[in-house]
Amino acid sequence: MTNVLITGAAGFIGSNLVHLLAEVRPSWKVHALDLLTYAGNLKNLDGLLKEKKISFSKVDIADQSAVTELFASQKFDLVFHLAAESHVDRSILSASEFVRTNVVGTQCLLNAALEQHRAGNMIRFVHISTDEVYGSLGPTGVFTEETPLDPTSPYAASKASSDLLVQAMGRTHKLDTVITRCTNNYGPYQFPEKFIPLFVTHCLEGRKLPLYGNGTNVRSWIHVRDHCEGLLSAAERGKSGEVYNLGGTPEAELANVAVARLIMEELNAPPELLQLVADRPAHDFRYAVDTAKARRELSWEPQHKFREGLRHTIAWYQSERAWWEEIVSGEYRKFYDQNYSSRRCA
Ligand code: NAD
Ligand code: TDX
Repeated sequence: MTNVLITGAAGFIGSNLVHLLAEVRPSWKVHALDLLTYAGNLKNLDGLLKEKKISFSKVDIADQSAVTELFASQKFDLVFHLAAESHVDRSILSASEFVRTNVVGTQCLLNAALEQHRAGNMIRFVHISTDEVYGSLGPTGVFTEETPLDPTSPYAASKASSDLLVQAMGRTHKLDTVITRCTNNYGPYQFPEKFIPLFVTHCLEGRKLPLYGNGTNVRSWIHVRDHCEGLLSAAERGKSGEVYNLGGTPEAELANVAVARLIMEELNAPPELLQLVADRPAHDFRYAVDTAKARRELSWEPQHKFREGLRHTIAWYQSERAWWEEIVSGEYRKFYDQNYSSRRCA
């Protein structure tokens, strides 16, 4: 049996990974860890917790003694590390929490894993990172795993820092580490502050759709299920010390305005809902990754075509209205007003 720790398990990608493992690796013992910040929601794990198919602990990854205690009591052989502050706009408003969780928190987990490794207990540490660590592309080209790190936002800088700490622990102490760097995810359980769920929920409420700048920035979209399958492949087939880029199907590379129009078309939203607003400072123009290494070494391929994946995602937000209505009525309003009021969008 594999004893697995998933950090950030109550967040968007973490909860999707927990559901995937319950389905395809039912013999694995899964422990979900999360601090349940504004982005963490135990409802994302509802059925699995009630049926006691997984265990859960509320732990701050930046609390070294709590993390060490957990590792001492459980002896994990595999860690998927997803816990993070994850929203670029929040990192622009205030960066400290990003350093605390993404940098210090990652080091605390690495320290605990190293203690176990030194005691002779095998442990693999899969660190979930992002293509944003590479910086921004122009209209052509792709990031490979050899592209130098050149982060723009405080979020991306904190992720790049954590990648380097993971790499250092592998090189210095022979800790078994794998790093994955993925493009923009979409799918069920994504917090409504992110672009696709924000635009979908605003369409459903008849609210304005705040498109940053002129809407020509380009993102490569991957369905969260494809990302999670890539993470499982990286854990099972990835080579120690390696980095793997993960990304979606080729037609899923789109300008933001094109994605906005697809969402509006699916939901019959009137064109006047779309509103150009002040740009994000230092807004990365384009992200795209070369996934040849992951395809070759992990035998992994993204399966979801964007249009169909988007349709399913929209249907999920339509049927799970109570899930997101509860979120957008709470603490989120404060962030929303802070981020959007000066951009002139109600
Ligand atoms: P998310 O914000 O939905 O979830 C993050 C989770 O981490 C939340 O449940 C939150 O409660 C938890 N958390 C935050 N601080 C914590 C702390 N100090 N201790 C313990 N738990 C804490 O984020 P997501 O979109 O699911 O992203 C997960 C990971 O994947 C992140 O590391 C992110 O950088 C990476 N990633 C995300 C994307 C994307 O498009 N969303 C793309 C590539 C990589
Ligand atoms: O209101 C908005 N209007 C808008 O035009 C928001 C929230 C976003 N955008 C634009 C900015 C980006 O070009 O849409 C694009 C996507 O924005 P986000 O959803 O904020 O994602 P991004 O900044 O690209 O980062 C995401 O992908 C990489 C995740 O949030 C990160 O966690 C991940 O690492």
